[in-house]
Amino acid sequence: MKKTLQDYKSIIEPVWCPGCGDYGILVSIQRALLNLDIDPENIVSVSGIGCSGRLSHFLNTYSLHGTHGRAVPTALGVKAAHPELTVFAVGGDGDGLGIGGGHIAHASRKNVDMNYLLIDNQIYGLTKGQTSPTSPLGVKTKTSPHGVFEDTLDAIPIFLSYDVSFVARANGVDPKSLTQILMEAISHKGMSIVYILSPCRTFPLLDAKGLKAILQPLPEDHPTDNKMVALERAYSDQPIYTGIFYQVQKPTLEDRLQNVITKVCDNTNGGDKYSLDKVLKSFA
Ligand SMILES: Cc1ncc(C[n+]2csc(CCOP(=O)(O)OP(=O)(O)O)c2C)c(N)n1
Ligand code: SF4
Ligand SMILES: [Mg+2]
Repeated sequence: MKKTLQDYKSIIEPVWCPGCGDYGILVSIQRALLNLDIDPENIVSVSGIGCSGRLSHFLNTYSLHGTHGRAVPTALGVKAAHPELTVFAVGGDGDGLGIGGGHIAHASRKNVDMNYLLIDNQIYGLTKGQTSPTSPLGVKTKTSPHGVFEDTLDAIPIFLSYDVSFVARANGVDPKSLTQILMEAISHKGMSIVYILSPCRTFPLLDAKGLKAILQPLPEDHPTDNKMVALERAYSDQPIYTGIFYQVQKPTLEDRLQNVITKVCDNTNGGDKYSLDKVLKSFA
């Protein structure tokens, strides 16, 4: 039977504030999955803690709303155990660039074939408006009444320097282009990060109009396999580009693990080259 958007909606109604950017992102994910005709029972979404972390409840997939900053390693474990599944990690700027920031580099080194949706509203939304790693310098928040005094993390250059094999920035209030980018990310074989700018209505550092004014799609002839061009455009703040900055093919975690398994099972050296017995004896 032909699927509809309804097949990707869970029975739990979203509880975000009216006007929150996360609503549009949820629908864009559901539409991308529908367009790619992926069966809901073959999808796992793992989320961190935050308003954005609630997203996994509202998708009709297997879901785990885990711990703050740990969506990426948990999703990695799911994918390692079940490579046949489509696996998402979802979380906010605090979750992914603050407490969980260290995980991205290591998931990228393994090139685990998962999709990480990092939803940046430049604030800790759920806990009521504290400074996040992407809050702009000088803005006043609950934890910076005299203005943020720390520099802001620039996410796209960080992901490029980690050599994440698919790096994109998207406007969360432009569902059409976000859906398109998500479809590309899901289809990519390897780790994809879609960094989504999304307004928080209650602690408004970003708004839909402001995003429209500062964001511009990458030029049509942008070479997605050229990291230096990607870096140069990632650092541009006038305009701030959206689209796929970088995409390369390299062995995934599944390929790498299969490689190890093949070596372990290789009997050509008398069957003991990689035997457990030999490994244990090496520690004797
Ligand atoms: C280990 C731990 N530290 C702190 C918290 C409190 N906490 C919950 S959500 C959050 C920040 C969420 O901000 P972000 O990731 O940007 O998500 P948003 O709510 O903005 O979508 C914090 C600090 C927690 N739940 N667990
Ligand atoms: S606090 Fe902000 S991010 Fe959280 S649900 Fe409300 S509008 Fe959305
Ligand atoms: Mg946030």
